[in-house]
Amino acid sequence: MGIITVKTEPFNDQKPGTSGLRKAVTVFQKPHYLENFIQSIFDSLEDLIGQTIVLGGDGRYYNRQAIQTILKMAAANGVGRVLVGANGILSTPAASGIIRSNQAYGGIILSASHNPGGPDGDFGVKYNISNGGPAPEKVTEAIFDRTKTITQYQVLESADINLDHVGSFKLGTMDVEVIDSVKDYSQLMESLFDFDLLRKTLTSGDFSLCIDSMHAVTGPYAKAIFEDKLGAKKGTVINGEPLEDFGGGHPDPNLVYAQELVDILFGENAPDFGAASDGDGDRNMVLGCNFFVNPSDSLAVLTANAHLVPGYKNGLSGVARSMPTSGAVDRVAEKLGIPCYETPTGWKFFGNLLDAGKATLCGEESFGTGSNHIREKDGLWAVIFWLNVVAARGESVEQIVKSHWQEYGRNFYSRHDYEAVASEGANQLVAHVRNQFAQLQGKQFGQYIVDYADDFSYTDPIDGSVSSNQGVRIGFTDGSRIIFRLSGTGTKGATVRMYLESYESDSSKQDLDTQEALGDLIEIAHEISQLKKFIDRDQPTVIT
Ligand code: VG1
Ligand code: CO
Repeated sequence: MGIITVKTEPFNDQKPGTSGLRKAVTVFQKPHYLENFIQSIFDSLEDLIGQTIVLGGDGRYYNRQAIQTILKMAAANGVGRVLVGANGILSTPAASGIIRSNQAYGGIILSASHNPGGPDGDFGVKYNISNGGPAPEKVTEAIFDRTKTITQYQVLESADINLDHVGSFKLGTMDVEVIDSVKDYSQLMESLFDFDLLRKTLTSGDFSLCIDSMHAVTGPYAKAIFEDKLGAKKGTVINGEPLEDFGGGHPDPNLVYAQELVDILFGENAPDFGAASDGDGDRNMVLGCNFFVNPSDSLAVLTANAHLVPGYKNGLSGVARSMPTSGAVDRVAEKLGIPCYETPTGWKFFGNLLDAGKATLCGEESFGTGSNHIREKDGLWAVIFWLNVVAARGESVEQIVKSHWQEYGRNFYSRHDYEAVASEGANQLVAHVRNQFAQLQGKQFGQYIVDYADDFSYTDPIDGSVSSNQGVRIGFTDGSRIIFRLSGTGTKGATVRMYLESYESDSSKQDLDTQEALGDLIEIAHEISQLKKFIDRDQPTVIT
Protein backbone atom coordinates (compact mmCIF):
# COMPACT_ATOMS: atom_id res chain seq x y z
CA MET A 1 0.00 0.00 0.00
CA GLY A 2 1.42 3.32 -0.98
CA ILE A 3 0.33 6.84 -1.61
CA ILE A 4 0.24 7.71 -5.26
CA THR A 5 0.18 11.16 -6.78
CA VAL A 6 -2.02 11.47 -9.84
CA LYS A 7 -1.50 14.24 -12.41
CA THR A 8 -4.65 16.11 -13.34
CA GLU A 9 -5.94 19.24 -15.02
CA PRO A 10 -8.52 21.69 -13.73
CA PHE A 11 -12.20 21.52 -14.68
CA ASN A 12 -13.73 24.94 -15.18
CA ASP A 13 -17.16 24.17 -13.71
CA GLN A 14 -16.54 23.27 -10.08
CA LYS A 15 -18.07 26.33 -8.46
CA PRO A 16 -20.22 25.31 -5.46
CA GLY A 17 -23.78 26.65 -5.62
CA THR A 18 -26.42 27.27 -2.94
CA SER A 19 -25.57 23.96 -1.31
CA GLY A 20 -22.33 22.41 -2.57
CA LEU A 21 -21.30 21.18 -6.00
CA ARG A 22 -24.17 19.51 -7.85
CA LYS A 23 -23.82 17.89 -11.25
CA ALA A 24 -25.19 14.98 -13.23
CA VAL A 25 -23.77 11.64 -12.12
CA THR A 26 -22.19 11.31 -15.56
CA VAL A 27 -20.19 14.49 -14.89
CA PHE A 28 -18.94 13.17 -11.54
CA GLN A 29 -17.99 9.92 -13.29
CA LYS A 30 -15.55 11.68 -15.62
CA PRO A 31 -11.99 10.65 -14.80
CA HIS A 32 -10.52 12.88 -12.04
CA TYR A 33 -13.69 14.99 -11.64
CA LEU A 34 -14.62 13.92 -8.11
CA GLU A 35 -10.96 13.61 -7.10
CA ASN A 36 -10.14 17.16 -8.26
CA PHE A 37 -12.92 18.60 -6.15
CA ILE A 38 -12.09 16.55 -3.05
CA GLN A 39 -8.38 17.39 -3.32
CA SER A 40 -9.35 21.06 -3.69
CA ILE A 41 -11.31 20.80 -0.45
CA PHE A 42 -8.35 19.20 1.34
CA ASP A 43 -5.89 21.71 -0.14
CA SER A 44 -7.91 24.68 1.02
CA LEU A 45 -8.23 23.51 4.63
CA GLU A 46 -5.62 24.47 7.18
CA ASP A 47 -4.18 22.01 9.70
CA LEU A 48 -6.02 19.03 8.27
CA ILE A 49 -3.31 16.56 9.29
CA GLY A 50 -4.45 14.21 12.04
CA GLN A 51 -7.96 15.64 12.22
CA THR A 52 -11.30 13.82 12.41
CA ILE A 53 -13.79 14.26 9.59
CA VAL A 54 -17.31 12.91 9.09
CA LEU A 55 -18.31 11.31 5.80
CA GLY A 56 -21.64 10.09 4.46
CA GLY A 57 -24.31 10.68 1.89
CA ASP A 58 -27.96 10.27 1.05
CA GLY A 59 -27.39 6.82 -0.45
CA ARG A 60 -28.02 7.82 -4.03
CA TYR A 61 -26.36 6.18 -7.01
CA TYR A 62 -22.55 6.72 -6.96
CA ASN A 63 -22.54 7.27 -3.19
CA ARG A 64 -20.69 4.04 -2.43
CA GLN A 65 -18.01 4.50 -5.06
CA ALA A 66 -17.46 8.12 -4.09
CA ILE A 67 -17.14 7.21 -0.40
CA GLN A 68 -14.40 4.66 -1.16
CA THR A 69 -12.51 7.18 -3.27
CA ILE A 70 -12.79 9.90 -0.63
CA LEU A 71 -11.64 7.55 2.15
CA LYS A 72 -8.50 6.65 0.20
CA MET A 73 -7.84 10.30 -0.59
CA ALA A 74 -8.37 11.30 3.05
CA ALA A 75 -5.85 8.65 4.13
CA ALA A 76 -3.34 9.93 1.57
CA ASN A 77 -3.85 13.51 2.71
CA GLY A 78 -3.05 12.83 6.36
CA VAL A 79 -6.54 12.87 7.84
CA GLY A 80 -6.39 11.15 11.25
CA ARG A 81 -9.82 9.60 11.51
CA VAL A 82 -12.98 9.37 9.44
CA LEU A 83 -16.40 8.65 10.90
CA VAL A 84 -18.39 7.20 8.05
CA GLY A 85 -22.05 6.21 8.02
CA ALA A 86 -22.84 2.49 7.68
CA ASN A 87 -23.42 1.71 3.99
CA GLY A 88 -22.03 5.17 3.37
CA ILE A 89 -25.36 6.67 4.46
CA LEU A 90 -25.91 9.67 6.72
CA SER A 91 -28.79 12.09 6.51
CA THR A 92 -27.62 15.69 6.23
CA PRO A 93 -28.99 16.61 9.68
CA ALA A 94 -27.47 13.48 11.25
CA ALA A 95 -24.09 14.33 9.70
CA SER A 96 -24.31 17.83 11.15
CA GLY A 97 -25.09 16.38 14.58
CA ILE A 98 -22.19 13.91 14.39
CA ILE A 99 -19.70 16.62 13.45
CA ARG A 100 -20.84 18.58 16.51
CA SER A 101 -21.02 15.76 19.04
CA ASN A 102 -17.58 14.47 18.03
CA GLN A 103 -16.07 17.92 17.75
CA ALA A 104 -14.88 16.89 14.33
CA TYR A 105 -12.88 19.20 12.10
CA GLY A 106 -15.53 19.07 9.38
CA GLY A 107 -17.49 16.76 7.15
CA ILE A 108 -18.09 15.82 3.57
CA ILE A 109 -21.73 15.17 2.69
CA LEU A 110 -22.57 13.50 -0.60
CA SER A 111 -25.97 14.59 -1.75
CA ALA A 112 -27.91 16.29 -4.46
CA SER A 113 -30.76 16.60 -1.97
CA HIS A 114 -34.11 16.79 -3.74
CA ASN A 115 -32.70 16.25 -7.25
CA PRO A 116 -33.49 12.85 -8.82
CA GLY A 117 -30.88 10.09 -8.50
CA GLY A 118 -29.75 7.06 -10.47
CA PRO A 119 -27.25 6.74 -13.33
CA ASP A 120 -29.05 9.53 -15.21
CA GLY A 121 -29.74 11.59 -12.11
CA ASP A 122 -27.66 13.99 -10.08
CA PHE A 123 -24.90 13.74 -7.50
CA GLY A 124 -23.37 16.30 -5.21
CA VAL A 125 -20.60 17.06 -2.72
CA LYS A 126 -20.80 19.54 0.11
CA TYR A 127 -18.22 20.50 2.71
CA ASN A 128 -19.34 21.32 6.26
CA ILE A 129 -17.19 23.08 8.85
CA SER A 130 -16.61 22.28 12.53
CA ASN A 131 -19.87 23.86 13.72
CA GLY A 132 -21.65 21.17 11.67
CA GLY A 133 -22.98 23.64 9.12
CA PRO A 134 -22.38 24.20 5.41
CA ALA A 135 -19.13 26.00 4.68
CA PRO A 136 -19.57 29.76 4.41
CA GLU A 137 -18.82 31.53 1.15
CA LYS A 138 -15.23 32.38 1.98
CA VAL A 139 -14.49 28.65 2.32
CA THR A 140 -16.39 27.61 -0.81
CA GLU A 141 -14.65 30.38 -2.75
CA ALA A 142 -11.25 29.13 -1.60
CA ILE A 143 -12.21 25.61 -2.72
CA PHE A 144 -13.39 26.92 -6.07
CA ASP A 145 -10.15 28.92 -6.53
CA ARG A 146 -8.18 25.77 -5.88
CA THR A 147 -10.16 23.79 -8.49
CA LYS A 148 -8.94 26.29 -11.10
CA THR A 149 -5.25 25.62 -10.50
CA ILE A 150 -5.09 22.02 -9.33
CA THR A 151 -2.42 19.87 -10.99
CA GLN A 152 -2.38 16.70 -8.89
CA TYR A 153 -4.13 14.71 -6.19
CA GLN A 154 -3.11 12.04 -3.68
CA VAL A 155 -4.73 8.70 -3.16
CA LEU A 156 -3.82 5.68 -1.08
CA GLU A 157 -3.60 2.44 -3.01
CA SER A 158 -5.71 0.01 -1.06
CA ALA A 159 -8.68 -2.33 -1.11
CA ASP A 160 -12.16 -0.96 -0.43
CA ILE A 161 -13.40 -0.79 3.15
CA ASN A 162 -16.45 -2.89 4.07
CA LEU A 163 -19.10 -0.33 4.93
CA ASP A 164 -21.92 -2.83 5.52
CA HIS A 165 -21.38 -3.14 9.26
CA VAL A 166 -20.48 -0.94 12.15
CA GLY A 167 -16.80 -1.41 13.00
CA SER A 168 -13.30 0.06 13.10
CA PHE A 169 -10.71 -0.25 10.36
CA LYS A 170 -7.32 1.10 9.35
CA LEU A 171 -6.61 2.65 6.01
CA GLY A 172 -2.85 3.23 6.00
CA THR A 173 -2.36 5.13 9.24
CA MET A 174 -5.88 6.59 9.21
CA ASP A 175 -8.65 5.23 11.44
CA VAL A 176 -11.99 4.55 9.83
CA GLU A 177 -15.01 4.09 12.06
CA VAL A 178 -18.19 2.87 10.41
CA ILE A 179 -21.01 4.22 12.55
CA ASP A 180 -24.77 3.89 12.85
CA SER A 181 -26.17 7.38 13.24
CA VAL A 182 -29.81 6.46 13.84
CA LYS A 183 -29.43 6.01 17.62
CA ASP A 184 -27.59 9.31 18.15
CA TYR A 185 -30.11 11.19 16.06
CA SER A 186 -33.07 9.63 17.82
CA GLN A 187 -31.54 10.52 21.22
CA LEU A 188 -31.05 14.10 20.11
CA MET A 189 -34.73 14.29 19.17
CA GLU A 190 -35.72 12.76 22.50
CA SER A 191 -33.76 15.48 24.30
CA LEU A 192 -35.80 18.19 22.57
CA PHE A 193 -39.35 16.85 22.42
CA ASP A 194 -41.92 15.37 24.78
CA PHE A 195 -41.63 11.73 23.73
CA ASP A 196 -43.99 10.55 26.52
CA LEU A 197 -46.76 12.80 25.26
CA LEU A 198 -46.06 11.79 21.68
CA ARG A 199 -46.15 8.09 22.56
CA LYS A 200 -49.47 8.60 24.32
CA THR A 201 -50.92 10.39 21.31
CA LEU A 202 -49.60 7.99 18.68
CA THR A 203 -50.77 4.89 20.56
CA SER A 204 -54.13 6.33 21.64
CA GLY A 205 -55.94 4.82 18.69
CA ASP A 206 -57.54 8.08 17.66
CA PHE A 207 -54.62 9.74 15.98
CA SER A 208 -53.22 8.47 12.70
CA LEU A 209 -50.26 9.59 10.70
CA CYS A 210 -48.36 8.79 7.53
CA ILE A 211 -44.69 9.61 7.01
CA ASP A 212 -43.34 9.43 3.46
CA SER A 213 -39.59 8.94 3.25
CA MET A 214 -39.76 8.93 -0.55
CA HIS A 215 -37.27 6.01 -0.76
CA ALA A 216 -34.61 8.42 0.42
CA VAL A 217 -32.41 8.71 3.46
CA THR A 218 -34.90 9.28 6.30
CA GLY A 219 -36.54 5.82 6.14
CA PRO A 220 -34.42 4.14 8.84
CA TYR A 221 -34.51 7.22 11.09
CA ALA A 222 -38.28 7.63 10.72
CA LYS A 223 -39.01 3.95 11.39
CA ALA A 224 -36.79 3.95 14.48
CA ILE A 225 -38.42 7.07 15.89
CA PHE A 226 -42.09 6.85 14.91
CA GLU A 227 -42.67 3.11 14.80
CA ASP A 228 -40.15 1.66 17.25
CA LYS A 229 -39.78 4.42 19.80
CA LEU A 230 -43.12 6.23 19.71
CA GLY A 231 -45.30 3.21 19.03
CA ALA A 232 -46.98 4.29 15.79
CA LYS A 233 -48.26 1.28 13.93
CA LYS A 234 -46.06 -0.56 11.44
CA GLY A 235 -46.50 0.87 8.00
CA THR A 236 -46.76 4.44 9.29
CA VAL A 237 -43.56 5.13 7.37
CA ILE A 238 -44.11 4.62 3.67
CA ASN A 239 -41.40 4.35 1.02
CA GLY A 240 -39.04 3.76 3.94
CA GLU A 241 -36.39 1.77 2.09
CA PRO A 242 -33.57 4.01 0.83
CA LEU A 243 -32.97 3.26 -2.86
CA GLU A 244 -30.16 4.43 -5.11
CA ASP A 245 -32.63 5.98 -7.54
CA PHE A 246 -35.34 6.84 -4.98
CA GLY A 247 -37.58 4.36 -6.76
CA GLY A 248 -37.46 6.53 -9.87
CA GLY A 249 -39.08 9.41 -7.96
CA HIS A 250 -38.12 12.97 -7.41
CA PRO A 251 -37.36 13.12 -3.67
CA ASP A 252 -38.67 16.63 -3.21
CA PRO A 253 -41.39 16.95 -0.57
CA ASN A 254 -43.87 19.26 -2.23
CA LEU A 255 -47.41 18.96 -3.55
CA VAL A 256 -46.24 17.84 -6.97
CA TYR A 257 -43.48 15.34 -6.25
CA ALA A 258 -44.89 13.83 -3.03
CA GLN A 259 -48.00 12.80 -4.93
CA GLU A 260 -48.54 9.53 -3.08
CA LEU A 261 -48.66 11.24 0.31
CA VAL A 262 -50.82 14.07 -1.01
CA ASP A 263 -53.32 11.53 -2.37
CA ILE A 264 -53.49 9.84 1.03
CA LEU A 265 -53.92 13.07 3.03
CA PHE A 266 -56.46 14.51 0.62
CA GLY A 267 -58.24 11.21 0.06
CA GLU A 268 -61.06 9.45 1.87
CA ASN A 269 -60.49 8.50 5.52
CA ALA A 270 -57.34 10.58 5.48
CA PRO A 271 -55.00 10.38 8.45
CA ASP A 272 -54.74 13.31 10.89
CA PHE A 273 -51.17 14.09 10.00
CA GLY A 274 -48.84 13.55 7.08
CA ALA A 275 -45.25 14.49 6.35
CA ALA A 276 -42.56 13.89 3.79
CA SER A 277 -38.85 14.55 3.66
CA ASP A 278 -36.36 14.94 0.83
CA GLY A 279 -33.40 13.00 -0.58
CA ASP A 280 -30.97 13.89 2.21
CA GLY A 281 -33.50 14.40 5.00
CA ASP A 282 -33.18 18.12 5.61
CA ARG A 283 -36.50 19.23 4.11
CA ASN A 284 -40.02 18.61 5.33
CA MET A 285 -43.55 19.02 4.11
CA VAL A 286 -46.30 18.92 6.71
CA LEU A 287 -49.90 18.12 5.85
CA GLY A 288 -53.00 17.88 7.98
CA CYS A 289 -56.12 15.97 7.05
CA ASN A 290 -57.04 17.65 3.75
CA PHE A 291 -54.74 20.52 4.54
CA PHE A 292 -51.38 21.79 3.28
CA VAL A 293 -49.06 23.79 5.53
CA ASN A 294 -47.09 26.37 3.62
CA PRO A 295 -43.44 26.19 4.77
CA SER A 296 -43.31 29.92 5.52
CA ASP A 297 -46.39 29.51 7.73
CA SER A 298 -44.82 26.45 9.28
CA LEU A 299 -41.87 28.48 10.55
CA ALA A 300 -44.26 31.09 11.97
CA VAL A 301 -46.47 28.49 13.68
CA LEU A 302 -43.51 26.66 15.21
CA THR A 303 -42.12 29.96 16.49
CA ALA A 304 -45.47 30.94 18.03
CA ASN A 305 -45.84 27.52 19.70
CA ALA A 306 -42.25 26.83 20.72
CA HIS A 307 -43.08 27.41 24.38
CA LEU A 308 -45.13 24.17 24.29
CA VAL A 309 -42.06 22.12 23.39
CA PRO A 310 -39.58 21.09 26.14
CA GLY A 311 -36.42 21.97 24.18
CA TYR A 312 -37.62 25.50 23.48
CA LYS A 313 -39.87 26.28 26.41
CA ASN A 314 -37.40 28.72 27.92
CA GLY A 315 -37.82 31.05 24.99
CA LEU A 316 -36.15 31.81 21.68
CA SER A 317 -33.25 34.22 21.34
CA GLY A 318 -34.39 35.19 17.85
CA VAL A 319 -35.51 33.78 14.53
CA ALA A 320 -34.12 33.96 11.01
CA ARG A 321 -35.61 33.40 7.58
CA SER A 322 -34.28 33.55 4.06
CA MET A 323 -35.25 36.67 2.12
CA PRO A 324 -37.83 35.01 -0.18
CA THR A 325 -39.53 33.32 2.80
CA SER A 326 -42.76 35.10 3.71
CA GLY A 327 -42.89 37.62 6.51
CA ALA A 328 -45.31 35.50 8.57
CA VAL A 329 -42.62 34.73 11.14
CA ASP A 330 -41.70 38.42 11.41
CA ARG A 331 -45.10 39.12 12.92
CA VAL A 332 -44.66 36.40 15.52
CA ALA A 333 -41.17 37.63 16.39
CA GLU A 334 -42.51 41.13 16.84
CA LYS A 335 -45.16 39.92 19.24
CA LEU A 336 -42.63 37.84 21.17
CA GLY A 337 -40.28 40.80 21.27
CA ILE A 338 -37.39 38.88 19.71
CA PRO A 339 -35.25 39.82 16.70
CA CYS A 340 -35.97 38.43 13.23
CA TYR A 341 -33.09 38.22 10.73
CA GLU A 342 -33.42 38.13 6.95
CA THR A 343 -30.65 36.23 5.16
CA PRO A 344 -29.92 35.17 1.58
CA THR A 345 -31.19 31.79 0.36
CA GLY A 346 -29.17 28.81 1.61
CA TRP A 347 -28.66 27.37 5.08
CA LYS A 348 -25.00 28.45 5.21
CA PHE A 349 -26.14 32.00 5.99
CA PHE A 350 -27.78 30.94 9.27
CA GLY A 351 -24.58 29.43 10.70
CA ASN A 352 -23.11 32.60 12.19
CA LEU A 353 -26.43 33.69 13.71
CA LEU A 354 -26.89 30.29 15.33
CA ASP A 355 -23.29 30.14 16.57
CA ALA A 356 -23.59 33.61 18.08
CA GLY A 357 -26.82 32.68 19.85
CA LYS A 358 -28.76 35.33 17.96
CA ALA A 359 -31.30 32.94 16.44
CA THR A 360 -32.85 29.76 17.81
CA LEU A 361 -35.19 28.81 14.95
CA CYS A 362 -34.51 29.31 11.24
CA GLY A 363 -36.46 28.56 8.11
CA GLU A 364 -36.76 28.81 4.36
CA GLU A 365 -39.78 28.80 2.11
CA SER A 366 -38.28 25.80 0.33
CA PHE A 367 -39.56 23.33 2.94
CA GLY A 368 -36.59 23.85 5.25
CA THR A 369 -36.87 24.43 8.99
CA GLY A 370 -34.34 23.95 11.76
CA SER A 371 -32.90 25.17 15.02
CA ASN A 372 -29.74 25.59 17.02
CA HIS A 373 -29.68 21.85 17.86
CA ILE A 374 -27.55 21.37 14.71
CA ARG A 375 -26.41 23.59 11.83
CA GLU A 376 -28.48 22.18 8.98
CA LYS A 377 -32.18 22.27 8.36
CA ASP A 378 -33.78 19.16 9.73
CA GLY A 379 -36.78 17.44 8.15
CA LEU A 380 -37.71 14.93 10.86
CA TRP A 381 -37.04 17.47 13.61
CA ALA A 382 -39.67 19.75 12.05
CA VAL A 383 -42.14 16.88 11.78
CA ILE A 384 -41.67 15.87 15.43
CA PHE A 385 -41.90 19.53 16.47
CA TRP A 386 -45.24 19.77 14.66
CA LEU A 387 -46.51 16.56 16.26
CA ASN A 388 -45.47 17.85 19.68
CA VAL A 389 -47.44 21.06 19.08
CA VAL A 390 -50.48 19.14 17.77
CA ALA A 391 -50.38 16.82 20.79
CA ALA A 392 -49.87 19.62 23.30
CA ARG A 393 -52.70 21.73 21.87
CA GLY A 394 -55.04 18.85 21.17
CA GLU A 395 -56.07 20.54 17.94
CA SER A 396 -55.82 19.53 14.31
CA VAL A 397 -53.15 20.91 11.98
CA GLU A 398 -55.79 22.90 10.16
CA GLN A 399 -57.19 24.40 13.37
CA ILE A 400 -53.73 25.41 14.52
CA VAL A 401 -52.85 27.14 11.23
CA LYS A 402 -56.22 28.86 10.88
CA SER A 403 -56.20 30.20 14.41
CA HIS A 404 -52.67 31.43 13.71
CA TRP A 405 -53.95 33.36 10.70
CA GLN A 406 -56.74 34.82 12.79
CA GLU A 407 -54.30 36.09 15.32
CA TYR A 408 -51.52 37.31 13.03
CA GLY A 409 -53.17 37.69 9.65
CA ARG A 410 -52.33 35.48 6.68
CA ASN A 411 -49.34 35.91 4.40
CA PHE A 412 -50.54 34.38 1.15
CA TYR A 413 -47.46 32.87 -0.38
CA SER A 414 -46.46 30.93 -3.45
CA ARG A 415 -43.39 30.05 -5.46
CA HIS A 416 -43.53 29.35 -9.18
CA ASP A 417 -40.57 27.40 -10.55
CA TYR A 418 -39.65 27.28 -14.21
CA GLU A 419 -37.17 24.42 -14.31
CA ALA A 420 -34.52 23.63 -16.91
CA VAL A 421 -34.99 26.70 -19.09
CA ALA A 422 -32.24 28.14 -21.30
CA SER A 423 -29.68 30.00 -19.18
CA GLU A 424 -29.42 32.88 -21.60
CA GLY A 425 -33.12 33.74 -21.41
CA ALA A 426 -33.14 33.33 -17.64
CA ASN A 427 -30.23 35.75 -17.25
CA GLN A 428 -31.90 38.21 -19.61
CA LEU A 429 -35.10 38.04 -17.58
CA VAL A 430 -33.29 38.95 -14.36
CA ALA A 431 -31.36 41.72 -16.14
CA HIS A 432 -34.61 43.04 -17.59
CA VAL A 433 -36.16 43.37 -14.11
CA ARG A 434 -32.96 44.90 -12.77
CA ASN A 435 -32.89 47.49 -15.55
CA GLN A 436 -36.31 48.73 -14.50
CA PHE A 437 -35.44 49.42 -10.85
CA ALA A 438 -35.36 53.20 -11.25
CA GLN A 439 -38.56 53.53 -13.27
CA LEU A 440 -40.49 51.06 -11.08
CA GLN A 441 -40.10 53.22 -8.00
CA GLY A 442 -43.54 54.63 -7.06
CA LYS A 443 -45.21 53.07 -10.09
CA GLN A 444 -48.81 51.89 -9.70
CA PHE A 445 -50.16 48.52 -10.90
CA GLY A 446 -53.88 48.33 -10.10
CA GLN A 447 -54.13 48.55 -6.32
CA TYR A 448 -50.40 47.99 -5.88
CA ILE A 449 -47.84 50.79 -5.64
CA VAL A 450 -44.15 49.95 -5.82
CA ASP A 451 -42.33 50.90 -2.64
CA TYR A 452 -38.85 49.66 -3.61
CA ALA A 453 -37.18 47.61 -6.33
CA ASP A 454 -33.67 46.36 -5.69
CA ASP A 455 -31.12 43.57 -5.62
CA PHE A 456 -30.98 41.91 -2.22
CA SER A 457 -27.60 42.26 -0.58
CA TYR A 458 -26.70 40.91 2.86
CA THR A 459 -24.09 41.97 5.35
CA ASP A 460 -23.51 39.25 7.91
CA PRO A 461 -24.02 40.84 11.33
CA ILE A 462 -21.32 38.68 12.90
CA ASP A 463 -18.37 38.70 10.50
CA GLY A 464 -19.34 41.61 8.25
CA SER A 465 -19.04 39.58 5.05
CA VAL A 466 -21.17 40.88 2.20
CA SER A 467 -23.18 38.71 -0.22
CA SER A 468 -24.69 40.64 -3.12
CA ASN A 469 -27.06 39.78 -5.96
CA GLN A 470 -29.16 37.43 -3.84
CA GLY A 471 -32.39 37.98 -5.74
CA VAL A 472 -34.21 40.88 -7.37
CA ARG A 473 -37.19 42.07 -5.41
CA ILE A 474 -40.07 44.41 -5.91
CA GLY A 475 -41.80 45.48 -2.72
CA PHE A 476 -45.16 47.23 -2.64
CA THR A 477 -46.44 49.79 -0.16
CA ASP A 478 -48.85 47.27 1.43
CA GLY A 479 -46.00 44.85 2.14
CA SER A 480 -46.65 42.55 -0.85
CA ARG A 481 -43.56 41.30 -2.65
CA ILE A 482 -42.47 39.79 -5.95
CA ILE A 483 -39.01 38.23 -6.07
CA PHE A 484 -37.03 36.60 -8.87
CA ARG A 485 -34.01 34.38 -8.31
CA LEU A 486 -32.11 31.85 -10.33
CA SER A 487 -31.63 28.51 -8.59
CA GLY A 488 -28.16 27.59 -7.42
CA THR A 489 -28.91 23.88 -7.08
CA GLY A 490 -30.24 22.91 -10.50
CA THR A 491 -28.07 21.01 -12.95
CA LYS A 492 -29.88 21.48 -16.25
CA GLY A 493 -29.87 24.90 -17.86
CA ALA A 494 -31.34 27.43 -15.43
CA THR A 495 -34.28 27.36 -13.06
CA VAL A 496 -36.19 30.61 -12.57
CA ARG A 497 -37.92 30.99 -9.23
CA MET A 498 -40.68 33.56 -8.92
CA TYR A 499 -41.80 34.19 -5.33
CA LEU A 500 -45.08 35.95 -4.50
CA GLU A 501 -46.38 37.22 -1.22
CA SER A 502 -49.32 39.32 -0.07
CA TYR A 503 -50.78 39.96 3.34
CA GLU A 504 -54.42 39.63 4.42
CA SER A 505 -55.47 40.72 7.90
CA ASP A 506 -59.21 40.28 7.31
CA SER A 507 -60.07 36.81 8.59
CA SER A 508 -63.14 36.61 6.34
CA LYS A 509 -60.80 36.67 3.32
CA GLN A 510 -58.22 34.20 4.59
CA ASP A 511 -59.86 31.11 3.13
CA LEU A 512 -59.28 32.12 -0.47
CA ASP A 513 -57.33 29.82 -2.72
CA THR A 514 -53.68 30.92 -2.68
CA GLN A 515 -53.28 31.26 -6.45
CA GLU A 516 -56.50 33.25 -6.61
CA ALA A 517 -55.49 35.53 -3.77
CA LEU A 518 -52.17 36.15 -5.51
CA GLY A 519 -53.72 36.43 -8.98
CA ASP A 520 -53.11 40.14 -9.49
CA LEU A 521 -49.55 39.91 -8.23
CA ILE A 522 -48.85 36.99 -10.55
CA GLU A 523 -50.03 39.07 -13.49
CA ILE A 524 -47.91 42.03 -12.42
CA ALA A 525 -44.89 39.73 -12.05
CA HIS A 526 -45.36 38.52 -15.61
CA GLU A 527 -45.83 42.05 -16.91
CA ILE A 528 -42.70 43.37 -15.24
CA SER A 529 -40.49 40.38 -16.06
CA GLN A 530 -41.79 39.54 -19.52
CA LEU A 531 -41.19 35.97 -18.43
CA LYS A 532 -42.89 34.35 -21.38
CA LYS A 533 -40.83 36.33 -23.85
CA PHE A 534 -37.52 35.49 -22.22
CA ILE A 535 -37.96 31.84 -21.30
CA ASP A 536 -40.75 30.81 -23.62
CA ARG A 537 -42.83 28.92 -21.06
CA ASP A 538 -46.56 29.16 -20.53
CA GLN A 539 -46.77 27.35 -17.22
CA PRO A 540 -44.46 26.85 -14.25
CA THR A 541 -43.01 23.35 -13.79
CA VAL A 542 -43.88 23.37 -10.10
CA ILE A 543 -46.08 25.61 -8.01
CA THR A 544 -45.68 25.44 -4.26
C1 VG1 B 1 -32.79 25.61 -3.02
C2 VG1 B 1 -33.71 26.34 -2.07
C3 VG1 B 1 -32.94 26.84 -0.87
C4 VG1 B 1 -32.24 25.66 -0.19
C5 VG1 B 1 -31.36 24.95 -1.21
C6 VG1 B 1 -30.71 23.72 -0.63
O1 VG1 B 1 -31.81 26.48 -3.50
O2 VG1 B 1 -34.33 27.42 -2.73
O3 VG1 B 1 -33.83 27.49 0.01
O4 VG1 B 1 -31.44 26.11 0.88
O5 VG1 B 1 -32.15 24.54 -2.32
O6 VG1 B 1 -31.65 22.82 -0.11
P1 VG1 B 1 -31.90 27.16 -4.96
O7 VG1 B 1 -30.62 27.93 -5.12
O8 VG1 B 1 -32.08 26.06 -5.94
O9 VG1 B 1 -33.10 28.04 -4.90
V1 VG1 B 1 -31.35 21.17 -0.21
O10 VG1 B 1 -32.53 20.35 0.65
O11 VG1 B 1 -31.29 20.99 -1.82
O12 VG1 B 1 -29.81 21.01 0.42
CO1 CO C 1 -32.10 18.50 1.08
